[in-house]
Amino acid sequence: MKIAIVCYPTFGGSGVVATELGIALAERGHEIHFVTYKQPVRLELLDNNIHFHEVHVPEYPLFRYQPYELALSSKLVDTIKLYGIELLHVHYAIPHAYAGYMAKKMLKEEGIYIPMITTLHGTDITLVGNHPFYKSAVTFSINKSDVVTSVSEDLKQKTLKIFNVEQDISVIPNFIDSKKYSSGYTDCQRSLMANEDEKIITHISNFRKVKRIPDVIKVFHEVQKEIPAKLIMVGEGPEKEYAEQLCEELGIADSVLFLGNSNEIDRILCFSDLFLLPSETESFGLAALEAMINKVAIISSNTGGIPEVNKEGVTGFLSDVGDVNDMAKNAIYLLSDGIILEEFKENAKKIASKFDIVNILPLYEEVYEKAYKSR
Ligand code: GMT
Repeated sequence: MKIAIVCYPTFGGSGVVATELGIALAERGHEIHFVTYKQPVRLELLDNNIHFHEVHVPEYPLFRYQPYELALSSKLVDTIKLYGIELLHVHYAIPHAYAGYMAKKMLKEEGIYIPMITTLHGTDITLVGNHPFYKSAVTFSINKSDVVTSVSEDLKQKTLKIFNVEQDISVIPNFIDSKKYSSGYTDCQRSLMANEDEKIITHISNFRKVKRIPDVIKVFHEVQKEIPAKLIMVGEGPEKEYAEQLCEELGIADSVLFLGNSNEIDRILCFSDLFLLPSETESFGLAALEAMINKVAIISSNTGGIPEVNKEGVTGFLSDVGDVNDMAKNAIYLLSDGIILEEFKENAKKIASKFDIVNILPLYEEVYEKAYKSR
C-alpha cells in the first residue's frame, strides 16, 4: 500500500513509534511517505520505499500564530494526489487528526477517497486534548477518523471516559524490534560511565513536568546512600536545569551524568542495571519497554498504561505516584542482590519480546485493510 504517515518528528515517543512503524512497513514492501515539518529523528535512511515531505509554514507578520494545520492539510492533499497515496495514518490527535480530516474533505471534493487512521498516544488525550480549548476539535477529529487506535488499554478507557467518542477504539500496543538487540552490544563500555563496584541507574525522557524529574533525583539520592551507583540522565527539556540544581543541593552532582539527547540510547541502556520512570502519567511508557529489551529492570510509578508493560515483582516494581521512599526501597532491594537483579533483568527482556514488531505490525496491517475496505 501507499501510506502517508503524519507525526511529530522529535524525540517524543509518538514520533519514535510512527517512524519505526513506517520503517518496518517499508521493509514489508509498503511505500511510506512521512509528512511533517522536519525529518523524523530516527529516520536516518530514505530509500525507494521511504519518502519524506517537509511541511513549510511561511512566516507572515500579520499572523500571531503561524497556521501549521493549514500548511499540513494542503501538503497532504498535494502529496496524496501526486503519489497516489491510498491511506493516511496520523499519530497524535492534535492537530494531525484535525488537519488530516480537512485534507480528506478537500480530496473528496475532487472525487478522491482517502481513509484515515488516527493513533492516540496519550498526552493528546490526557494532558492537552482534555483542555476545554481543544476538547471539541479533538472529539470531532476522533469521531471523523475511519479507524482509531490507542497504544494501551488504559488510554482507550481514558479516551472513552473523557471524550464523547462514537468510534470503536482498537488497542495496538507500542513495540520494539527485538532482532536489533538479539546479539547485544559487543562494545558495551560500562567502564566509561561507572567504576567496577558501581551500579548504573538510567532515566530517559523529555524532562517535562509529567516525568517527575525531581523524583528521579530523590530516588537516586536515597539509593546511593546504600549502594555505590551512578545515575545517567538522558534527554533535554524544561525540567533539566532544576534537576541539575537539585543534584548540587543534595551533594550528588558528581554521581549524576546529564548526557542530553541521544540517538544511541541502546548503547547507554546496554550497561544499565535499573531504569527509573516515576511519571505522573504515562499512556504506555515506551522508554521503559526500550530499557526492558536491553535487559534493564524497571522501577516505575503505578499509573496509566505502565502496568501493561512493567510487571510488578517480575520485570520490576511499581509504586504510587510520588512515593519516592517506596521506589528507593524497591531499587535498593533489586540492586543489593546480584542473583535477584539478574532474574528481573532476564524477565524484563522476556516480557519485552512479547512487544516485538513481528507481533504488532500485523495488527496495524489489519486495521489498514479494514479502513481501506470501508471506502
Ligand atoms: O511523554 C512523552 O515522552 C512524549 C509523548 C508523545 O506524545 O510523544 O509520549 C506519549 O506517547 C508514547 C508513545 O506512544 C508513550 O509511550 C508515552 O507513554 C506517552 N506519554 C504520556 O502519556 C505522558
